[in-house]
Amino acid sequence: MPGQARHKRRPPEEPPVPDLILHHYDLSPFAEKVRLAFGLKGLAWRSVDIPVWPPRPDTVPLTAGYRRVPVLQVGADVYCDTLLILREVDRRFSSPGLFPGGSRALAAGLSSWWDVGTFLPAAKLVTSIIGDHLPEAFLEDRIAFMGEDFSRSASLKELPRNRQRVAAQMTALSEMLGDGRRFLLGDAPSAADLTAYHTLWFVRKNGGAEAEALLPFAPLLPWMERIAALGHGTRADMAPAEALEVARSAEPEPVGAFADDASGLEAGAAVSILSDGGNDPIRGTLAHADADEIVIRHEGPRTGAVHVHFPRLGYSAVAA
Ligand SMILES: N[C@@H](CCC(=O)N[C@@H](CS)C(=O)NCC(=O)O)C(=O)O
Repeated sequence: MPGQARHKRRPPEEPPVPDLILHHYDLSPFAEKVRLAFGLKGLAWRSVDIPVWPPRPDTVPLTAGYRRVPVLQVGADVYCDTLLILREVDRRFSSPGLFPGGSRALAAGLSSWWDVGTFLPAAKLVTSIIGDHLPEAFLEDRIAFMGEDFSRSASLKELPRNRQRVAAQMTALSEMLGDGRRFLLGDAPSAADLTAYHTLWFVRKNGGAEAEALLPFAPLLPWMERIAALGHGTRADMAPAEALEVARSAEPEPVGAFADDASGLEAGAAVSILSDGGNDPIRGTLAHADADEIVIRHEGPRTGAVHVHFPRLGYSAVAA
């Protein structure tokens, strides 16, 4: 109509999809588990490279004291532990699924068995080969944090035992793949594969031919190659300061109400998170807890308020 302002009708705007930001270092086997999940799903993600040992001044503000690697950040939400990170990635990007045939709990069980059974023995098997080349600062840090001596001489003393431990796990894995299936749960790759693969990836990458000669790799190699072929999706670097700014300019996503939590605690309580796998001093305010996760609120000048999420399996909330 003449004289009347004409309004263009715009299509309703889609909210922008927030970046998946992985805080990690290339050498980390647990991070490899997550990078491969990005590959399996063909996702684009941002990579924040963190030092292999502290100080980590640009990561600490995000994690409320959790120190393990990797962590996943989405806006002002931070997800700790690969058990929860894989679930969260699958919740946000469901296809192709990481947990085919309702295998989420099965993958969690396999993860506990595999990670606990192989991570330390596999790491020490590798350091019995390359331990002389590790920086003194790294060795000191890991003794203080894990009570473990990764020097070559100390690792060599434990080699006979660690070789048996990793070999036993690998034999079990070969048996699971023994009927010629392509992946652990059938034709499609899943979280179960990624969790059983990452420590073996670490051993081959760092221990090379010497490590391969110590362990029954041969029957597993075709399966390992299929997993490596998933790739890492599309990775683009992000500066640590930019990731902190992303958190500062976002609000944590809403959480549901909760009641009758197994912890006996209420929302708003000051809590510590105890991890079955370490003694990090993790503190915050309880924001939410359900069957799958515990969420604490943490605030700091460089991030504003963030929600830090932990899986329920392996983590407990207690009054601080
Ligand atoms: N249960 C954790 C374990 C993660 C873990 O132990 N990561 C290693 C690196 S691969 C770590 O944090 N090492 C000590 C460090 O980097 O400070 C998970 O599944 O994410």
